[in-house]
Amino acid sequence: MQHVGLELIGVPLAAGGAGDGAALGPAGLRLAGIAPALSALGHDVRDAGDVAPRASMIEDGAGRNGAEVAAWIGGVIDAGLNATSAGRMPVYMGGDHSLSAGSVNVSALTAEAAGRPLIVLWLDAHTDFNTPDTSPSGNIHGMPVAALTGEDGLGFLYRGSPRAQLRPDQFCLLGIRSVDREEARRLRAYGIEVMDMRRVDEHGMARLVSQVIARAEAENAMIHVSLDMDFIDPGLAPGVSTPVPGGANLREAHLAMEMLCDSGRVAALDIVELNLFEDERARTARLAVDLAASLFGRRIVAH
Ligand code: B3U
Ligand code: MN
Ligand code: MN
Repeated sequence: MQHVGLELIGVPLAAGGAGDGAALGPAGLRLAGIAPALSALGHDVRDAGDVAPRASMIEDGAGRNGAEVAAWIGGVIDAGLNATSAGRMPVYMGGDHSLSAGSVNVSALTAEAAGRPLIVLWLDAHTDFNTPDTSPSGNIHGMPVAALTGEDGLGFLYRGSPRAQLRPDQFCLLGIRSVDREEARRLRAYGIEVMDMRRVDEHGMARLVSQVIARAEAENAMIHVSLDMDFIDPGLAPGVSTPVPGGANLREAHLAMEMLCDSGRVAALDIVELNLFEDERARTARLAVDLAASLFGRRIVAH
């Protein structure tokens, strides 16, 4: 792949999820060697350190810890725009998945400024399309897709920030195997594309990822890759807060990354929901680094 300037952005945010373990995600990725792994592929890697939450003036947030999550998302947007305006590609190291309400917004703003459409490939066990009204848990990490597609009840997350318009048809949710009842109804109503694990079983990962890339090619779109580590089967990636059996296996996950790399269309990467409290001998942290390496050009053999 072409060598690019990569900017590592740590987001030690756990307020959007259930426990505290996701706050250690950036430290885990750094200790597992994400910077040297990506530098070894020839990229110019800069670690921007950890995001600081913006001093928040929001008092009327919704969901659990709404005001705190909004302050973090403000910080994510500032750090992301800082990277992309300098021509660098952000790699967001979470933290829980609520951070993607900010990171994907940055990619959409950046694509918009370049006159390019954006496609968001959401690799996850969950669809993250709850709202404060439908959520069974109140956790905002189950709501970022709703926030990004303009759900009214989540607009407070963007107060004080520029905001891009994202349509539901710009999203593709892949690896899905846990959807709440109200979420399923809303997904159908909005026409969001859900490639669930049954479709992976029936058609294979290669065909599904090819479809996403073919669409990006037809539209000359960039692709934001949002990798929730619970996309992968918990037998391989136990270090997550909300494991769901029946996820992507090792080769499926790497193949998706390798194909996306070859497309030359990746705009940014989120690595989220790594929870070191739940991990076993750093397996999940190391796997996350290996998947990032596949996305940025590592190959089994050079060809
Ligand atoms: N759908 C549930 C569970 C969940 C969503 N995302 C994660 N868990 N990580 C919820 O709380 O919205
Ligand atoms: Mn998620
Ligand atoms: Mn998930």
